[in-house]
Amino acid sequence: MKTSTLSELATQFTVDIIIDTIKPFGNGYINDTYLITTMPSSAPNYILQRKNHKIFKNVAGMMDNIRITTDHIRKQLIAVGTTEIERKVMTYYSAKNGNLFINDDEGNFWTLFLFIADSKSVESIENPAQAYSAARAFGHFQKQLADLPGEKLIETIPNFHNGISRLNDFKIAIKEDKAGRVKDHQDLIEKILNRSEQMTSLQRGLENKTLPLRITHNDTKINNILFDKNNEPLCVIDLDTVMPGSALYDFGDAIRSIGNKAPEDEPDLSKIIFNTEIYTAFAQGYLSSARDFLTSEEVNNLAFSCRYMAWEQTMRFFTDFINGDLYYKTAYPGHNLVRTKAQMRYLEVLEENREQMEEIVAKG
Ligand code: ADP
Ligand code: GN1
Ligand code: MG
Repeated sequence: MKTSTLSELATQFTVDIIIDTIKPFGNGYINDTYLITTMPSSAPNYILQRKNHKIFKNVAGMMDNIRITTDHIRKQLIAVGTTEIERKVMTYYSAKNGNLFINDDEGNFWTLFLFIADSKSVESIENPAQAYSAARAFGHFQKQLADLPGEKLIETIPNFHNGISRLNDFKIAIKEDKAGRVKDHQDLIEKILNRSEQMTSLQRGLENKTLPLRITHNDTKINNILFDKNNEPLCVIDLDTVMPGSALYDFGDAIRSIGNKAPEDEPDLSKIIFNTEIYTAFAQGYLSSARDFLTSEEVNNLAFSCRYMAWEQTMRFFTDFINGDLYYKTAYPGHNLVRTKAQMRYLEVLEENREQMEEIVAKG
């Protein structure tokens, strides 16, 4: 995208900036993110982001969610006298019409928010202390939103972590076989289907209310948290999927992202190894901030939630591969299949470590 077009978009928000550079930024799979540096060099920097409106079909509703949640957190931070609030909660800017987004001529949706200064995000966890801090931050984030009534928020992606609905989408994709990719993968299909009864228990638990519905982040990949230079967590970011959900989604998805010693798209399956130290630190950090609000049913299912999220993600990558790579950004042909196989292997590794994972949570 041309820099002049991007600059023109940035000027439509109610913040005065003198743009120096605009460059693609970050490694997200969904949105298009650009870092805007400004002049003078002491002025704040910004992020201009094109929201993926094919995935988020109600961007206006999503931005209302973001406004409600960030306002709520900001008020709490002010109430307890927090310093440097703008580094601890996301600051989005309004467009001149008051919305937190603008549309370009092609109907794309753009947002502008503050780049959090002196922060870093990591693509893979660096050490157990960082896992402990990240877990505390994700637990704290859930706690900050605990007194926000769930009915104020829409589901930005309906049934996002609903295993029954994801399974249904997967079966439809196999049946339709739109891209002619189903053949040769029967083994993988069976591995997913064989686990469906056990894995859909999380959704049944939410439906019969043995598990509570809360407001959760729903995308707790490690690169969705910013740290300061001392590895202290600053701010939870990527709020597009903040909506009603289960606390188990956030715990399970974080371990999906950091409990694996290999990257999410590791082609060599022998490198997919469970990182016990990181899991232990994350579980301890999470329980230290969430134990006082989690129910015993939730605590008893924390280890299971890691297997659930790996199963769901295997199915999501595989569904996208079968559908012809329509959802996730891919870097090469077959990327989603590589991700699927790696995620399936990770699920098996988690199953091999089941007892140990349960004991670690029980010890707290
Ligand atoms: P996606 O939904 O595509 O994952 P994100 O909102 O997570 O997009 O942004 C992509 C990356 O940009 C993040 O992983 C992080 O590295 C960086 N980033 C996002 N928001 C900020 C922010 N407010 N300050 C600094 N860096 C940010
Ligand atoms: C996407 O947006 P990003 O890259 O943080 C996806 C997550 C997946 C993840 C897999 C809105 O996260 O649900 O778990 O990729 N986000 C959405 O890496 O689908
Ligand atoms: Mg992200």
